[in-house]
Amino acid sequence: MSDLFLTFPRDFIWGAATAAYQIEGAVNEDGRGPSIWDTFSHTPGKIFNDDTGDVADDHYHRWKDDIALIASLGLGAYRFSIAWSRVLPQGKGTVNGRGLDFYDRLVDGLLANKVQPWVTLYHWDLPQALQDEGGWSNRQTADYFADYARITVQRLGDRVKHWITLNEPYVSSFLGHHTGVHAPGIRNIETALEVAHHLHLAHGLAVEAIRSAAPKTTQVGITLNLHSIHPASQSEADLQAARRFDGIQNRLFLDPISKGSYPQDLIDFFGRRFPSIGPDDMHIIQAPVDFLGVNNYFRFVIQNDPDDPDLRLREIFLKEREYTEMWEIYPPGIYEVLTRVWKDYGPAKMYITENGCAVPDGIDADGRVRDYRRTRFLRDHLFQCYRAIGDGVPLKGYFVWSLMDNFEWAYGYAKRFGITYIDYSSQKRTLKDSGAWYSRLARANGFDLNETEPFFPR
Ligand code: IFM
Repeated sequence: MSDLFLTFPRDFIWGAATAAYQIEGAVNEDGRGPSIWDTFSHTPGKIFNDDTGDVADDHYHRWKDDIALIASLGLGAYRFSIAWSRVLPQGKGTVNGRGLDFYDRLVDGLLANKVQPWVTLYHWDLPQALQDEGGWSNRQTADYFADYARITVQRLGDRVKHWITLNEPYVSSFLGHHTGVHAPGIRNIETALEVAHHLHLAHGLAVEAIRSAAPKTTQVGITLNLHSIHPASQSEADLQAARRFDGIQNRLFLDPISKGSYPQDLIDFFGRRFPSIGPDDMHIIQAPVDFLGVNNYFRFVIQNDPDDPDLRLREIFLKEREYTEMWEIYPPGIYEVLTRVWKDYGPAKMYITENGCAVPDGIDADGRVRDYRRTRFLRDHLFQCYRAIGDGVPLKGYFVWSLMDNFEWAYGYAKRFGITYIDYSSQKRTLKDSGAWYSRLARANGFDLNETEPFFPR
């Protein structure tokens, strides 16, 4: 073994992540109700190529193969999400037993293969019936979410030891209700802020619901997408713009759950546009969690922009940098996020619940997918995670996004994040070179910095 072999702490968890609407398909089966993503993806012009999640990776039918794939990689954990509208087709009221049965089988199958299920309760697919009552702008949706959490945990909580309430509430609130590029496609910053508050309430209520329904040792957390944010220049205006954006992207979500308050600079900036907060709200929202999940992909470079009506800023793209199909590659960003969150908020445990990239790839004539850039991306980000652990950050695990190519929301199937290639016409799964590398890393609990490109011929 080379002296540059980086070994991660004993018990470090290596996993892969997915989400229901992105992989399951089978949208009309076994009593599932429609979600806002069915409505949105079926609205012409909303998704690249008008793709939908109707079939996706057909995981609903191929789950046994997918579990076998995860087990074959030597991963200790699999993070997936539950479709609320499979459990409660109307979002509330009558429980659909067949929906829960599916996840029951999945959980048992994972455990039989020594893979720990990590369950996200909400990965953006609100039941359409609740959207029809106002969706997340309706405060009652938070109560319905807690009911759904309780019902689901009552069924699976004897076996699932890790629950994540929400995935990336920033995205649900701002991409869904400010920029409108995600379901339900609303464009109003005040609505987005109100939705963020209701999502926080939903989280807090669900934490209590999960704890009341689950064994004492159950671990409950939330996953936030957090970013390193850099000013475009050292001008006062850019520095302030970057601080504002850090408020919206990071602190608007970290502060309430960890400190029980909203950032004062944002309250001041938005004035009357900031939502009204009920007397007990912050207490509910601050329900103690066992861990913080961090999704991290890229950094933002932010410039002041007086012409932006809502936030007075814009993102800029530095020419000299390397980009994936979607974002800049900036590995130190994950280190900056981990160390900053630890310093400012002191979570007991952190997990990278998503990290990965979309780069063009495809199957070569010999059947291999030589996605070297993805392997390099993962290696460089894991090196930064290793550095953070060395500094004392309580990082306990890492989940690659994603186990397999899937429906990438507004981009449809055009972007591939998987360590497994999906041929959407045959649904054949092919492990990419990055997947083989990740599997070796998981089994060895570390990797060799001496390994050079092109990565590791099989
Ligand atoms: O595919 C998404 C996932 O659903 C949430 N986090 C970011 C990923 C890549 O965009």
